[in-house]
Amino acid sequence: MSKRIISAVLPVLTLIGPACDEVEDALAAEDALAAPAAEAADEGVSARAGSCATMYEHWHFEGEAKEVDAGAYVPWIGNLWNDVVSSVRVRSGCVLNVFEHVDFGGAQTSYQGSVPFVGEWWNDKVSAYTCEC
Ligand SMILES: [Ca+2]
Repeated sequence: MSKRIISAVLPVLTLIGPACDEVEDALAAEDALAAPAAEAADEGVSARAGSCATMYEHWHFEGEAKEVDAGAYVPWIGNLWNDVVSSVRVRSGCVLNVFEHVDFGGAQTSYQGSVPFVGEWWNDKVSAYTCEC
């Protein structure tokens, strides 16, 4: 049985129970492949396609949340969010670059993974950002 066929029939076989050792091996391989995705979901990052990061008003991911799309290139975060961001969650494999001033001016830093507090210096300073995966 080819891998392609196993993939096609796995959902059905999963419902009716393991039919043979070959299928069980294939299921184990699928579980191994699925592990990284499950880990990312545990970090609370939105799994929707195109998501890059989430920025939060307060530390520890509290307060208002702002979703950031992959490929975002935002020279002005807007009046509502200017100098507000205190924590960020960045999807696995993505990088969020933040800037102190409008038009990517001033200081710059980058975040990956879960950052419950951006630090004393960066707290309430972000005015522009980009995000890439
Ligand atoms: Ca600022």
